[in-house]
Amino acid sequence: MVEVSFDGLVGLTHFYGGLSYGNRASSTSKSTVSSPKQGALQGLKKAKALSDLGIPQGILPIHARPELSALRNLGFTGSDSQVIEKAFKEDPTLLSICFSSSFMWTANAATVAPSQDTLDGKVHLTSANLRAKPHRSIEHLFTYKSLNCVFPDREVFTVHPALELGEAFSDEGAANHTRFENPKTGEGLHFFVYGRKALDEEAIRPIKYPARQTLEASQAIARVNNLRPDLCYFVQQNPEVIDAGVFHNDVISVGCKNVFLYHEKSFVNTEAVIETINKKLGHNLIPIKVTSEQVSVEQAVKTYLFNSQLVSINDSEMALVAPENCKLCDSTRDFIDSMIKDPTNPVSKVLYFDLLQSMKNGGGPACLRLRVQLTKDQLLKVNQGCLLSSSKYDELTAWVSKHYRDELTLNDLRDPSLLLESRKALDELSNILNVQNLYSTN
Ligand code: SUG
Repeated sequence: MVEVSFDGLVGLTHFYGGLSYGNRASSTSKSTVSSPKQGALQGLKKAKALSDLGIPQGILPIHARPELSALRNLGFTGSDSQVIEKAFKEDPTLLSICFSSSFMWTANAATVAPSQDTLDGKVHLTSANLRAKPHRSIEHLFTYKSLNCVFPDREVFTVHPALELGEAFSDEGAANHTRFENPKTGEGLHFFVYGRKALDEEAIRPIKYPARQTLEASQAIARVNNLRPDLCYFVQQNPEVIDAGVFHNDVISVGCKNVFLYHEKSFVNTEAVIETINKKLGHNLIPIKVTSEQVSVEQAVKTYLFNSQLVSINDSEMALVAPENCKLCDSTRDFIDSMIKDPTNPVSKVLYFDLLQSMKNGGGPACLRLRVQLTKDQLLKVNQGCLLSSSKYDELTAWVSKHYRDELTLNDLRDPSLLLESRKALDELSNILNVQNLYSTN
């Protein structure tokens, strides 16, 4: 099996709306000026660098924005530009919800189950409902459509719609899911991390910030994805770290195969969790623990150390793909330097990336990608237009340079020409990615 990273493209309307309470970067950046063009180029540069390292790389199509149907659903009427103007006048937050480019964090798009771990031997992908935040809850219908276009072969891939039944089934996708692998048997271990038990009012949960993922949702995803029940393990995130700004598990831990980089405060009873993972992996886990003394939870949230990608670069070595902030902070830089020198783990290299545009909204390297484990044959069944090659990279960067704005503020969202620019750009993108039917409304 190979692991393909499907990155999200930063959208034409990327801006700082302060829409994600509990995600500190989002709140701090509210109303600052964004650069959609820089954001998209930064993301593509990372994807290209990983592809140059030999890691197969895909691109998931951007969503059409603004999501005018959502504004119409909220009672705004008239022509498209009238709807935009009326929403802006009545409540600019409603307008920013419908313009949000948060779909770019594809770790939240879906949860993936590779064929070797499923009961029917198919690859399953379930779109995440993202119902914890209004601006993200509008993503899943398009995500479902998009995943069907990117993974079109129904003999091989089954794409599921998002979970229904309300807030008890609030799901944030792969940001709270890790597939470990036993190196001896190749067997997977699906590690689901939830923030709260929705149907048990007595159970512990954070006090200050919302816990977005529920246990009930994680369990349902495992069932829908047809995962072998013996390969699943459900664990509660430490409510204290959610209250410190860790709104997804991928802000406090990252795993790859049998390696697990985690903060000692990540889970309720972290030590017991690590022991259980080790046991389930046939005692082959390579744990890399970060103590509070080495890096505090606050520094972890600020630098996004754990939102790095951990990737295999050959049979015996891994690389950490980290945000540049980690290089600028003494504690995280020292930690990384000592980790890559330590021969007891396979992480031998670090690559730093400037992803500031995305980071300012709480999205680091790992948020920007959805991991899909595929056999070589299954990879051939993916829509080849969505795979990144050197020439595709050139086409996409030229497309960004042509269509994206250098700067965007909340006030610019009311400009009717932004809508027209976005439509024109999507028309061209659908040819570049070979997803011609994706943006039609019928
Ligand atoms: O859902 N930020 C996203 C960041 C998602 C990060 N993803 C992972 N950790 N996998 C969120 O909070 C901010 C939008 C704004 O404020 O404009 C936002 O949606």
